[in-house]
Amino acid sequence: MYSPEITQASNFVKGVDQAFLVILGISFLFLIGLTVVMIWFLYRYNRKRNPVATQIHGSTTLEIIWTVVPFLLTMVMFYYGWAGWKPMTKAPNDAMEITVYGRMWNFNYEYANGRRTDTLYLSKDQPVKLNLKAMDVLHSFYIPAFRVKQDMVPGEKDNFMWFEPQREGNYEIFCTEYCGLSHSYMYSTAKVMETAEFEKWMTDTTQLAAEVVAMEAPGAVGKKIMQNIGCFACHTLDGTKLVGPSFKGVWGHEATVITGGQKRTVSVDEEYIKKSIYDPNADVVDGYMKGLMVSYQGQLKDEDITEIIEYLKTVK
Ligand code: HEC
Ligand SMILES: [Cu+2]
Repeated sequence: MYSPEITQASNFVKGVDQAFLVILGISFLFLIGLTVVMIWFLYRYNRKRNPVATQIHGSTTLEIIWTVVPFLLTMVMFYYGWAGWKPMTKAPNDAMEITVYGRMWNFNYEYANGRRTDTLYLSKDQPVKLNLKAMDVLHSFYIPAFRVKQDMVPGEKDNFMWFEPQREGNYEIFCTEYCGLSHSYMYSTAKVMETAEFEKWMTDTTQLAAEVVAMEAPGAVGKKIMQNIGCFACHTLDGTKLVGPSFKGVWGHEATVITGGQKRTVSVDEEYIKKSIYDPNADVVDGYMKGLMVSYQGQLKDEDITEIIEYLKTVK
């Protein structure tokens, strides 16, 4: 059952739900109205009761009624749709900005202080503006509980959405634009926290340091980076081919690649891996498709690549 008090997770819930309910209500009126008229006609004008068909030629009154009434109804629907949508088009100036990267097949988030996550952490009652960046193909960013959804278009400037989360909790985020093989795995979570808790999370570097200490195993940092940014959507560790080659035993092995149409063999070293990440289509591994892996230039720094390489060395 519809209960606004438990679903009021953002400032847009009311407007969107209102438009939805108005349109649903009008649809139900028509469903019931048409069904009643149909049944009445079956009864009133069946062959026994009305053996000779009645012909009607023109009725100005009827014409006016069925022009004016639907016009008014569509204007009512338009009004509620417009009223619910208009406030979404302009973010308040004090909104916190977060960049959302969408690529095949995950979302990750970058905060103003450079912090990167695979969960969208938000502060309750703090308006937030999400700058949407599609790195490869069309995706669509959808948070049902907040009633917001926006296509992510590669290359589009000023591709954004905003909202104000109003309830603590964890909410699902989906990609709602079919974007290839693992589209159905392209989901994430929005975690809304009390302001104080969020501030603590945002500024807490000790937590990060603790994570790093916990990750003393060689390559653990690199693995974490790769999980956050979503390399494992396409690459496995156990030898299984996914969209891209498995990382199992990748370090030091001889890879057959196509470079500018020429087949050649290269050995997988630091330079090759770095190039694979920054310029994936320069050397395309034989048997795989060009253009699926998109450059991480600008998203991963040289230090990140070093950590990734440290990790890949350990994947035997
Ligand atoms: C959308 C799928 C996809 C994602 C995500 C992806 N890759 Fe790839 N990757 C591929 C494909 C396909 C190839 C093979 C074709 C090529 O070389 O471009 C490849 C090749 C590679 C190679 C060369 C492997 C070899 O055996 O020679 C490396 C190294 C690599 N990727 C690293 C990464 C890293 C690190 C990430 C995350 C930062 C990543 N990839 C994310 C699809 C992906
Ligand atoms: Cu997608």
